[in-house]
Amino acid sequence: MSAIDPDCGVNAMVNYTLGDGLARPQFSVKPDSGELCVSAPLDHETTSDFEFPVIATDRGGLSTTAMVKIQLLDINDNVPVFTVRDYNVSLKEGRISSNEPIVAVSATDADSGRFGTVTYRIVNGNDNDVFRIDRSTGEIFVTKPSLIQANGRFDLEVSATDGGGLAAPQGAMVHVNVIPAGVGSALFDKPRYNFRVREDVRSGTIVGSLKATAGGEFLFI
Ligand SMILES: [Ca+2]
Ligand SMILES: [Ca+2]
Ligand SMILES: [Ca+2]
Repeated sequence: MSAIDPDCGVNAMVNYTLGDGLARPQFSVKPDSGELCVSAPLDHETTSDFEFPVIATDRGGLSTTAMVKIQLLDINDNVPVFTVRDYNVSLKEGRISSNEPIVAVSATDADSGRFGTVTYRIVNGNDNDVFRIDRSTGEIFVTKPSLIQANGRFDLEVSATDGGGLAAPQGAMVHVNVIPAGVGSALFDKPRYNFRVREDVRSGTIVGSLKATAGGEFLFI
């Protein structure tokens, strides 16, 4: 940055200072050259844009102000992390659909764009391809209901990888138990419920209801 002073001699010496507007001192300006420098660690995930004035003052006390805007470019410095690492699923023999997901795993990644986009894979425990996972939603489906036996148990390990190739250091485990038909055990009618609620509702407002069945009876929770 350079403020051109048409005067010659001592009055032409210019001094640069930062104006107000920078909440934290991540940047500094060299008083004599006007070079802007990084003076503290930057983090796109905390603040991605900075805007602040720089003031150039000459020896005669005259000053001008320029606004500086700095945009931080995102790099892939966060790995995906599973919000829950262990999932327990009960399947009832004879009531397994291949269209409805039995569970949805979820990992988050603080980066933006493809660096924060998570892809899921079953990396262990899926012998005979009994299950499949939706790579982008994390929903797990039974592809071969006929291969699910009563009293069976499956332990699936799921990995999460972002669009830059960074993997979650620890995968998620999905424990699937198969219950014989006729044995009572509470089963939710959906693996995931999505509700929307206005931020200004009063406490006590019903957001939605969940439903689980046990031995043919309906339980409302
Ligand atoms: Ca960061
Ligand atoms: Ca980042
Ligand atoms: Ca990432």
